[in-house]
Amino acid sequence: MKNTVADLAVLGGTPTFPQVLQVGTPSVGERSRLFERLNTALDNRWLTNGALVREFEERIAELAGVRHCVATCSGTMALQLLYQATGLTGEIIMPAMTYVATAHAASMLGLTPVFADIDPETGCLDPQQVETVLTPRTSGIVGVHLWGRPCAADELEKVAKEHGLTLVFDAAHALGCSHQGRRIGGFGSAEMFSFHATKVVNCFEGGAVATDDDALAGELRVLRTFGITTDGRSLGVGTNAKMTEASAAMGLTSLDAFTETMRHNRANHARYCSALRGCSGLTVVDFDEAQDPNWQYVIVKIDEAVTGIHRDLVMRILRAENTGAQRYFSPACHQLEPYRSQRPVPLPHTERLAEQVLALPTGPAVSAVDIDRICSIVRCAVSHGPELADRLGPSPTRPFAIS
Ligand code: T4K
Repeated sequence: MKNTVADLAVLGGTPTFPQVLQVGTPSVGERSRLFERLNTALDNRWLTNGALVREFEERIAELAGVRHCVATCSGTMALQLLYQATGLTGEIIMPAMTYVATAHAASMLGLTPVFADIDPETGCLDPQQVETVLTPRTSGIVGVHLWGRPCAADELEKVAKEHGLTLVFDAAHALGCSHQGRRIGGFGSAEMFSFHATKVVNCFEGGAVATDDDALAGELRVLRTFGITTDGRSLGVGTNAKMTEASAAMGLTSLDAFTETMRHNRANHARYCSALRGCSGLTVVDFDEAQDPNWQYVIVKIDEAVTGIHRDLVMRILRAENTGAQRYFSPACHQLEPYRSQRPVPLPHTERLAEQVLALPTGPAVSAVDIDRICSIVRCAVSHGPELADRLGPSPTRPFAIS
């Protein structure tokens, strides 16, 4: 445990963890079950887009409460197919407080992402701000359920309806969550999930679109397979965005463990909240139980004006202790190329939040003891903020090598 600044590894102390404790440690589930499923795929001599993918799609559709799930090789490809299949053109409005994939998937199709500011309370797209950036070229809105916290989906539905716009959602973080009693997956025309290794359910890499729209689901399936239908007709330009059977095997196994993963993450979240309670200038982002949070992220906000220490310096201190804190999401999308040069736009609420957020390790591999250790580092850093800022000064964050 870190009690004084002299204990900190950044000042010569022994690192808390011998190996890096990551934010996104994957939820693998029961390994023997994974290998059984992989063996089934090998025995069947069917390696991609087969029975395991169909089973995975059925289980995700059931979880999301929708008729269709179309699985893809990544969340980014799911977004790209979704933007294409819904016929978006010109400008689409989205928050900048998201992973850059939300915007890049649009840019890859020649669409223009237009960033609108967030509600500072939730971190999600503010429907009133959407109204301020509408133009005759606007064709759609993308809501993002940031960190698994549902955005104002029903209000966005009203704005979209009033202006005749397509509404879709980036639900990369929100598998299993709900909003006002409705499952995430069923809002707008469709919603996209990510099953990247770091997500609460993972397929190694993978994604999906959930929808109740039969025609849209059909279109997505064709686009996913080169634009060619199952009976061999070519309907236009498509791509290869299919999910492999190995990915589906991982997804199903990780899905088997989903309830237990959430239970563990919920306990982790509660432990962080209690261990960091009363830490002046630091807030642990909380979730509304009524919205069925999946607890996959532990996010703290560090207010430098109160603590005297910037979030980046806290991250540097944590990383010196082999604690893999991540800035989800900083810089915000509008602060990244090419967007900052192409369409500079001030988004004060987004910029303030992006300056403060830090994701801390959670997941099945992170124990209560780990959390107590991490919190002792954070407490030590924050309570000696001005002294540490003075001694260490601003310096670039050390990136981890991928091991
Ligand atoms: N929309 C939103 C809102 C998203 O957050 C994302 C993805 C997308 C769309 C696009 O979905 P995908 O196309 O990715 O399915 C990560 C992920 O790569 C990315 O999937 C994720 N969001 C984003 C929030 O985070 P990075 O740059 O943080 O680094 P990465 O993936 O190397 O790893 C993050 C941490 O997890 C590291 O500290 C190491 C650890 N890790 C990573 C891997 C891959 C592990 O412990 N094991 C692993 O296998 O992007």
